[in-house]
Amino acid sequence: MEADLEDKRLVLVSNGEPYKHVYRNQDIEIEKLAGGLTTGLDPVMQKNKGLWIAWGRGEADFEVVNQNNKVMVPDEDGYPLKRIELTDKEKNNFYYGFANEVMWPISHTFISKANFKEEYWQSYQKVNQKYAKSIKEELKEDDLVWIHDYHLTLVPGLLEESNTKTSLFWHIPWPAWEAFRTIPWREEILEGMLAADFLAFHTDLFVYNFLNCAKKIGAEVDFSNKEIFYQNSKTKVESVPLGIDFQRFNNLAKDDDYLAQAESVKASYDTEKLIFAVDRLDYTKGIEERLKGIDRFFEKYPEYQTEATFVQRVAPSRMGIEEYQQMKERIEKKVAEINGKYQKDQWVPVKYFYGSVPQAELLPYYKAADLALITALIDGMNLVAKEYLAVQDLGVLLLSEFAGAAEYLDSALKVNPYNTEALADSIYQGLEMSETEKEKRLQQAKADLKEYDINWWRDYFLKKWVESYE
Ligand code: GDG
Repeated sequence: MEADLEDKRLVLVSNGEPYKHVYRNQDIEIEKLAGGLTTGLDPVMQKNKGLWIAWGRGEADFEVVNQNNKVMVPDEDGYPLKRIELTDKEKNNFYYGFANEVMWPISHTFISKANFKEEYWQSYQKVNQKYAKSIKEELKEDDLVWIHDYHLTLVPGLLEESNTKTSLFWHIPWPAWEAFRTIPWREEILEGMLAADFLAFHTDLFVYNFLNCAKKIGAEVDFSNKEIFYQNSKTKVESVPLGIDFQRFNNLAKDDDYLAQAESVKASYDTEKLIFAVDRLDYTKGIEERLKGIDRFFEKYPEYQTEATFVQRVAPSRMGIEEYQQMKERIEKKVAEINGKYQKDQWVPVKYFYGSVPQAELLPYYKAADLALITALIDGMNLVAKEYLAVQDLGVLLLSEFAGAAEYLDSALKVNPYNTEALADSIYQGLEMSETEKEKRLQQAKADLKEYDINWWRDYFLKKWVESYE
């Protein structure tokens, strides 16, 4: 199902950029940023020769742009990337402030972590206007403007007068009204989004929550057709779950070098079973709850002491926010506590790594792990779950019921991450699972991941968007 854009140009707008420029030994080099969004959308942009507009965060980003802040990526034959420059104040108030201390906690229903500061909101409006102005400078007739995520909710509204076709994909959960209504600027945010023709979320629950929020601010909502009528405009809403680049992961799993790297990872731990987790440092990922489960697991199933090792990798994130720094300290304290409690001879129960590594260094762990532990307290989708399954042929995924991915991965073992006892028991169950059972579960998961991959997601999104205004 190739999306038919009828030669229309795609203008993609996101907070994060697909490529950054960095200084390397007196030179400036381009680096592709890892992550589902880039993997999925970079090929379509290269083909469509559209325009990508995003915040330029690379240290040498503005050394290479022209007077319109544009640079061709990944090279002259690629497509233009237009960089938005943010001041330090905007970084603090728009990005760390409103996006990460208001939109993020509220969307994940962590109301008590929200910080509703008026200056954050002022900055959020200003930066959204900055984006809208930058988009308008570029707009041509028939352009399709595809906006991403919670940083840019006001942009569709700010583009309304230009009569452009706009859509927005929301990568994180959309909360119930009980959480969303706490935002002092809830109407403005919804009004901004409802100016788009098409909005999509990962799951039906998020779609339902969104429709309901729209109803609460007085929009007319058709729940069965998932359509919202507000201030003379219609918005179609759909769930379009993000997939991974299955082909890439599946090929990787057959690559000799990769398999050798995975084996050497496994060998370096000198343990029968390897349990693995990787997350951005974030309270939504349930890292502390997971460590409680691991603690209880080694206590309740002492036969696994010296036989299983838990490797936890944490990628730094949002260290400008104190909440995140405090969480990091608590995590490290808990790791030390578990290790102090169970360590025997050469065996260390928890190996903890903090720091960002290139994806190539991370991926061998996916293959080496007998069990992947994903305990998000709430998550839009969770791509790590899908990536793990795609390279495995004998591993078990223990997945939080509260990750969007749980809606689509029937064959994973599911757990409530707040239930420490269940977490310990499920780890045990996963490690004890028969080979036949593991293979059966993996086969089913892989068939789904292959069918609903990143290309399916992109094409289905574009198809539904085009249908929404035709
Ligand atoms: C948001 C939503 C939704 C992880 N550590 C490193 C690294 N990774 C890669 C993983 C994976 C990606 O980052 C993480 O994706 P997730 O989906 O797990 O999580 P978020 O970053 O929170 O993403 C989430 C997603 O948007 C997409 O819509 O699924 O729910 O929260 O691809 O492999 N990559 C590198 N180094 C690391 O240390 N290079």
